Amino acid sequence: MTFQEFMDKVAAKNPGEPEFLQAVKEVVETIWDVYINNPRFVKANILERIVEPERTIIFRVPWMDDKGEVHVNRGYRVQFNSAIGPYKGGIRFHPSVNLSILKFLGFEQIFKNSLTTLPMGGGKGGADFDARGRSDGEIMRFCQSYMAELYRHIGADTDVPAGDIGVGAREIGYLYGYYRKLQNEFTGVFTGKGRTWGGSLIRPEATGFGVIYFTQEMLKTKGKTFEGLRVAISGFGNVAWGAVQKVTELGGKVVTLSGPDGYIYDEDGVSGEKIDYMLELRASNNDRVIDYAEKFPNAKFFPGKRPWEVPVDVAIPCATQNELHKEDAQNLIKNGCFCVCEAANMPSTPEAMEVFLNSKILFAPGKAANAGGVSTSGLEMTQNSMRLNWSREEVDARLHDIMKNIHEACREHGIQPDGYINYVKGANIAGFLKVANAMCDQGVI
Ligand code: NDP
Ligand code: 2IT
Repeated sequence: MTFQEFMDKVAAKNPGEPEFLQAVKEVVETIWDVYINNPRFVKANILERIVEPERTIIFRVPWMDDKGEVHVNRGYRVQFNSAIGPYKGGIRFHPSVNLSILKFLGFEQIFKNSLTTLPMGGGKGGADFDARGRSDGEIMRFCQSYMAELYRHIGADTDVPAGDIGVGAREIGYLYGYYRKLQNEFTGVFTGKGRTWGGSLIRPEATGFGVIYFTQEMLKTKGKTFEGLRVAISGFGNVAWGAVQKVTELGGKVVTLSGPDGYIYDEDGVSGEKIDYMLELRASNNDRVIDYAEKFPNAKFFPGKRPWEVPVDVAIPCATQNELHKEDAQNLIKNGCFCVCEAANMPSTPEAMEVFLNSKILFAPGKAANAGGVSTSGLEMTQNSMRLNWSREEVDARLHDIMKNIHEACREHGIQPDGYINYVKGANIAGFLKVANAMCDQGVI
């Protein structure tokens, strides 16, 4: 079978799933040579098996709003691959959620989790719920209804969800609380839990910190550090918050944040009380990035635009998939950007990624660079199993180590004859090999 024949077959089997096909194409394209030259993988038909989720659960989520009106959302959990550990991955609540988006995220999670070196399989879940303008009571009732079905499919050794877009500390509290009531047990079935009920220190910051540790390693290959660099960040959620903190701590200056309605440019840099304000903004149920410019008048708001038109040294997309297009990539490079590190999952379109790789700037894919979040989730699971808590320093040191190891794995598998590190190829090959070998070892299941 050729690569094209394989992709045609996957496309025919998964109609109407553009994000999933985009993620599959990116992975399979880069591992194709490794795959076809390995008779063991080919004989076990690993590729066709790995693109098929082990199990997909889709369910009705009915709930009542504060006025007594009944609403219905669609809930999902895609249990993609458990060859190297229990399914592990976040839950996303956003009106755009559909099966294609959750399958792309679950598929990416297989390779990301494999790269962490921890024993975690891949999964993802969510619902097409829009929390905007909803009260805390409405959000709690929605979470409880979602968990009323999900609880029977998850477990500390089966499937361990966590947060993602629209699911933060508050939602995890409501979800975990209801799970505990229904199952009548207190286990580490969720990560990102509160500090007093099983959560790990550093987990809230971990994705953003990890991305910046990874970027530090990339910069090191060019003999550079963050000191004095200008950084563009998109989004203003959990991941952006962690990344802004670490960039600032390392002497860089973050000059943008963004939301779906535009971006803010802050020449003075997002630092100090402005970072705390990001949390405050996020905690309200009506957060808009324009509020930042109203609170800090030196910052300017650019409605309907993306931050990639601002001249910066480093760009870190932290919002959502396909938020950085070909023209954005060209703009960044034209303005002197030499490093793009993906914090969101699949934020660059394939065309943008091609621009970055062809111009040979430093470019790392989300599945490697943002793996610090799920890695620290893995560390939370370890602490829960041992029934003890590590200090902030201990968790941070382990996270830092993991990110260095992932960087090394990408370098080892992605280094080109001219010395350029193709992090996309490196991450995909390193992540794939471990899972494919585990699948071969365990027979046709
Ligand atoms: P949050 O919900 O905390 O934040 C998401 C942010 O992105 C919000 O500010 C949101 O604004 C904004 N946003 C949504 N759509 C767009 C858009 N089209 N353009 C610009 N901004 C937009 O989510 P997280 O920070 O947790 O997640 C961000 C990304 O990081 C996602 O891709 C997620 O999958 C990924 N990720 C998250 C991890 C985690 O541990 N949380 C781990 C690894 C990856 P608004 O609310 O107004 O829509
Ligand atoms: O995309 C991701 O890696 C996450 N949303 C975090 C998953 C996790 O289980 O911590």
